[in-house]
Amino acid sequence: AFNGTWKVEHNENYDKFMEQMGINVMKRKLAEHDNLKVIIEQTGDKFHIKESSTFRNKDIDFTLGVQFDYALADGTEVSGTWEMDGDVLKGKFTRKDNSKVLTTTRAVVGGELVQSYNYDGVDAKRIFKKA
Ligand code: MYR
Repeated sequence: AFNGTWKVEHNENYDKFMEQMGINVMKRKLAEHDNLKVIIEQTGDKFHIKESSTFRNKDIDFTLGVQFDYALADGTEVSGTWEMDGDVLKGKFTRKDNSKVLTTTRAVVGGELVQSYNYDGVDAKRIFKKA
């Protein structure tokens, strides 16, 4: 269900979320329009993700339930896991700099990929359309 090329179409409360993450207003303005594209290839428990945006191109490999490291576009380092809960991917990542937890989910809803984020009491969503 997740396989395919997904392009961000709109954001909900993403600026507030990034602000809570400690990202300055200049970077937030750029990140709001980062043209994020994710290509997801799932094979069983293994995922290969190609992320591309105005900030960077990045390849990510992970296995469900296995901890891995990831750096956000602003350099913030996190470590955590993705797990599958029914049809929903649930991620739990801990920031290396302050030990606070960022949770995120991915679900395909009505043909769109909905990614939710929570950090320190603030929720946001990014909604992607299949390319
Ligand atoms: C992936 O599955 O795409 C790689 C792992 C993602 C880890 C956590 C994602 C959190 C991204 C938050 C970005 C918001 C920046 C303030």
